[in-house]
Amino acid sequence: MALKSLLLSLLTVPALAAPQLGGGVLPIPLSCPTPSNIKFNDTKLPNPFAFDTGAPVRTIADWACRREQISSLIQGYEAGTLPPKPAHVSATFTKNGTQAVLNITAGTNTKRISFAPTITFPNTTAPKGGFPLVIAYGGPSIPIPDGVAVMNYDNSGMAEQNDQSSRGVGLFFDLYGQNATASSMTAWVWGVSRIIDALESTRNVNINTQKIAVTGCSRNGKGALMAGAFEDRIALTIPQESGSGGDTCWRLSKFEQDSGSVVQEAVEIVQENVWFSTNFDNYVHNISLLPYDHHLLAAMVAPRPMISYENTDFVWLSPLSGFGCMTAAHTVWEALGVEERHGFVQVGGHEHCAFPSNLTDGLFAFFDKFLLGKQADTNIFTTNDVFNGTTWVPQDWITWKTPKLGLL
Ligand code: MCU
Repeated sequence: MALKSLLLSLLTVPALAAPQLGGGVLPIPLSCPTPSNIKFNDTKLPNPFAFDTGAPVRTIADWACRREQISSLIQGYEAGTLPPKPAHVSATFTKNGTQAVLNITAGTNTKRISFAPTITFPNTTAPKGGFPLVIAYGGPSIPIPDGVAVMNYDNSGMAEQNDQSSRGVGLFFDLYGQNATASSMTAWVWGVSRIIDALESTRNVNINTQKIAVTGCSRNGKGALMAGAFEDRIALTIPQESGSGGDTCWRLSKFEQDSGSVVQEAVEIVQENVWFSTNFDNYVHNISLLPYDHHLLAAMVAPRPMISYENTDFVWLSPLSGFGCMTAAHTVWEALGVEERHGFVQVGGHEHCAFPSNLTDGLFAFFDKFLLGKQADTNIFTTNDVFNGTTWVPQDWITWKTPKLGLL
């Protein structure tokens, strides 16, 4: 590279880029150490606004670095390593009426895998820039407004999730090897990233890659949250009834369990499936050693928009933990001056993964504002407080004061 272009590329490192909403990244400071393991021990929720060293997070640039630290810690303790974009990603796109297939091939020069998510397009003329898209893990179980394309992502084909025997099974592991540390959920994130690579680089697809949402329910809701957290080209994250390992916190679920509710705890979930790396087994009996909890996984989505849904009819989903954990995460959107971009809704009275019709207006407000370019009120943060005899006492868990990091 010529010296001049080298200097120019150094001058345009992300540190100088303006933060954007969707399709953009926060400016990461040049010096930002990101160990994947640190000395830590706290029964309360870890402070989003303290670096690994304990130093305070004061600015938006500080948050960008803190987010990188959280990403590294979550990969180190529970998610395994998320590989970067491989050398080869290509796709072909075929469309018949409203139905299309994006056939993606990804890998190295010697080893490649292929997968083919389907897209259902609206039967209308595309807006300038293409249609917004929802990537639905295993197909959608929320209503989708008119004008939004829907992709059916077979995440279980990318990485199986039947039981313990699914460890290392699926397309991702065909490429990276059975001993890759990535959990199934991490493998799914990798797949989402390759889908977006393919959408960005394939002609005539007519999807607006600045307007991509991700959703999934239950185990796939845990996965949808992971995708929103780790892939910052996702513009809107909608986990539905993700429960333990999703929008709940390990520490709060333990508290619920210790208080007499039968919820899914870390110790149980690692026995059930391969949603976490094998390294997480070493911490499930000592979760106070985790220098993060899932409020920080959710906070990785900030400042991008997210709304999560929970169902109090199923104690297993850890209702207090969901509300408490998202209340703690919310402080990060507040600190960034964009609290209306983070919603939470927790009700009962419906089957698992059935979406109550009286919640559609609120969900569509998020679609309208963040995918369809319309005005809408997205200040939605509610619970029915059905916590089975346990009580959410914020000051028992949230020890930090929420700073003002500056307005985005
Ligand atoms: C809420 O997600 C999971 C839960 O973690 C599991 O314990 C249970 O077996 O399955 C739920 C699910 O994915 O239901 C479809």
